[in-house]
Amino acid sequence: MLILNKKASDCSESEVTDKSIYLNRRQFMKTTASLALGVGAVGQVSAALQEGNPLLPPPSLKSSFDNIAETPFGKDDKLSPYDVATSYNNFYEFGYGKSDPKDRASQFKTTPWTITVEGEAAKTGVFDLDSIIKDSMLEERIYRLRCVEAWSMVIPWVGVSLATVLKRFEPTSKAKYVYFETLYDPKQMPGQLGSGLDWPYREGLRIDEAMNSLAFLAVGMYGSILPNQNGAPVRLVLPWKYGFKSIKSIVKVRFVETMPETTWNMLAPNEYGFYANVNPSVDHPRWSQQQERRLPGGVLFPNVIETKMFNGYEEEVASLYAGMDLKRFY
Ligand SMILES: Nc1nc2c(c(=O)[nH]1)N[C@H]1C(S)=C(S)[C@@H](COP(=O)(O)O)O[C@H]1N2
Ligand SMILES: [Mo]
Repeated sequence: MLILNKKASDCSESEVTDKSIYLNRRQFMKTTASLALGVGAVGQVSAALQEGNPLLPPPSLKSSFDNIAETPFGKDDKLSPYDVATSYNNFYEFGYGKSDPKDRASQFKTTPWTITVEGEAAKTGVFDLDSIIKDSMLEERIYRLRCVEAWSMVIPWVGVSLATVLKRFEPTSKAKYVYFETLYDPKQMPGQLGSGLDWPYREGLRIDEAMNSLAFLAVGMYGSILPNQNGAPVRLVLPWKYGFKSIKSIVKVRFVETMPETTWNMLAPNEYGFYANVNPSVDHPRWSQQQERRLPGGVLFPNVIETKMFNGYEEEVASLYAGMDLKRFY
């Protein structure tokens, strides 16, 4: 995404076609085939896991993760294998290569973790992530993730609706937008020593987008906590928007009156809009957005599918943008 002269067709598929992942894919298909039709999400998750999610929640959060509520989302989509979802990542704080986050984030310290809430809200201050989790019923949401680079995955996230959490801070009527920030800690995040992006990574939403029922605050995936490379310990998941809006490792939430600056929009405003809604009829200036490669895929299985408006979540979110020219507000 950063390399401004790269075409989508140049996107390297080598990370997902290496032999081990290809073999895992076959294993995944075998496991899936051996399951009876109509298995619920739990069966799907264990199939995608192959050998089990190696991560365990800390004892203090065990009961939260033992009682994850199922939801109807994504029951028709085939999950991306855990191996793929945790080894093909964008997390520039740990490097620009797809395998850098997995290779370099293993020592990243995610406990204790606090979130600072500021701005236009009655309740501001520093909040402990564990208590935010313990105050909520965790849910599983199987969502499609569509990266602006034209690949996609299907991931079973664990977390809480963003609206539920934001409402607890009692935003005021002046809170028209909400701004999020990733941790800035170059000692732990070597990518931040480079000047590619203006750190810390920043994102934002209009308040009504943030309150939409699809907007999700994830603290886990595949039934357990988030791997560091996927944005541990807490990240956004906004399935109708390009992946870069789903900011990882959040330490700050600020309710604001005007549209906040966001990382990719600041870097290349003609390529990355504030809204960044998935839209097959608005091409990126350097590549088409009409199709996507659903991972895993490679030379033998390119697995190219049509991209859907709002990534297929039109019913839930189209009303947020009624009357807006989405070619102008991309
Ligand atoms: N802080 C931060 N958040 C980030 C990114 C990043 O580089 N830094 N990359 C984004 C992009 S481009 C995508 S596609 C998704 C990828 O999420 P995943 O690695 O869990 O699939 O994270 C998003 N969140
Ligand atoms: Mo992305």
